[in-house]
Amino acid sequence: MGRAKLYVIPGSHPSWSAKLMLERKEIPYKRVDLMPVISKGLLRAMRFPGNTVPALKLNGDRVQGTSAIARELDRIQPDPPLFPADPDERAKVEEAEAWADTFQHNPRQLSWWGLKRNRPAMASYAEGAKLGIPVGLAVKTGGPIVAAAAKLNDATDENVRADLAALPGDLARIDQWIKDGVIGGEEPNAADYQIAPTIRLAMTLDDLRPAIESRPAGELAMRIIPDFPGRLPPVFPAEWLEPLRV
Ligand SMILES: N[C@@H](CCC(=O)N[C@@H](CS)C(=O)NCC(=O)O)C(=O)O
Repeated sequence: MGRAKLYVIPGSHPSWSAKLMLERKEIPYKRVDLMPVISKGLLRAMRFPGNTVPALKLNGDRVQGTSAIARELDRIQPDPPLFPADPDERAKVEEAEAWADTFQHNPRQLSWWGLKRNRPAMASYAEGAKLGIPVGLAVKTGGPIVAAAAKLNDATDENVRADLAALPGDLARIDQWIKDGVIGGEEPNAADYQIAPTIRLAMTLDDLRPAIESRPAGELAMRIIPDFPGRLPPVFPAEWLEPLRV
């Protein structure tokens, strides 16, 4: 069987989850960078069941989505495990992982909303990406892509305000899981790999970073992914950030 092929979008946090898990398993793979939005049609054309990244070709199979990828990697190569062997501990990790799979969407909406208003910042998220065209050109011509991505992801003012208002509670939940030892152990598990990239993406937003970096959630994310591409200068109205001020 050929080498594993992982389809990603530069700066996509779940794509990072898949990359980290493959690397943890020491499974060699080739990374293929796709442009957002255009990725959807390409993945369908490649006969993946859905239209999101991460999407993985592995031993002739197509595995899509972070949680399916985590389970498939554990199945084909049990060591090192991504889930605890103890059923009760596993259930807790799975609960955190499933919650984070949904929570993923909030920083996604926040970043598309912000990038729509600061398109040049996109280049920083595409650092090191091979998109088939120069990153500068992709950014210059990327207006319709950013607008479509913001729309597809429902990055409306209303949703973004709600995401920001919910963030302190979301971070408190993650901090609690770290305190309880569900995540943040010496050996990262599937929930660590699901949560850390999402927090890292949130930390690329200058508006959010101060509220995250000194918390256990921020420290964990930095430990798991010291270098995550991207930086979005302040973009949200001060009033929307009020819930983050403690
Ligand atoms: N919860 C899924 C969601 C994956 C997802 O929504 N990925 C986004 C990128 S972060 C995507 O492919 N969006 C399509 C696009 O931007 O065009 C997972 O963890 O795999």
